[in-house]
Amino acid sequence: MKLVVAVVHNRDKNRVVEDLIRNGFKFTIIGSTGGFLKEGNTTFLVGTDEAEKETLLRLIQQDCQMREQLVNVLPPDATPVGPFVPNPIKVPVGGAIVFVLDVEQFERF
Ligand code: 2BA
Repeated sequence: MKLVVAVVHNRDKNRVVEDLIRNGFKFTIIGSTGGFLKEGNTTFLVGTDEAEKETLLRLIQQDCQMREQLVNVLPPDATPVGPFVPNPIKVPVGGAIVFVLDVEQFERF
């Protein structure tokens, strides 16, 4: 058995939920926050048989788009004096960040 942990943009969440249900996957959704952008995203925990893993990854891939977001940063050597002068840069976000873990034991009590 595998545990697939997928960090998904909130705007892609509903598509992933619908596709996982339609394809018979069991999963948990956790509201999460990106450490860099500090914006809400959604983390899926999906326990699945090895045989279904590729189907799951394909669904997540097809449902999650890559986006660019603007983020305001100070240059690393800048001292923030006076009003903050934003220096927006574009960062790519997603499609999805996916970790696949081996499950040592699974129980449902
Ligand atoms: P965030 O941490 O908010 O990162 C959003 C996007 O900002 C990232 O997109 C990446 O393009 C950029 N980014 C992140 N850290 C950066 C840094 N130190 N310097 C420059 N740019 C940086 P993604 O890579 O697609 O990640 C989307 C979200 O997935 C992340 O949101 C985070 O919540 C999660 N994530 C990504 N990599 C992860 C990892 N190795 N472990 C755990 N969570 C991860």
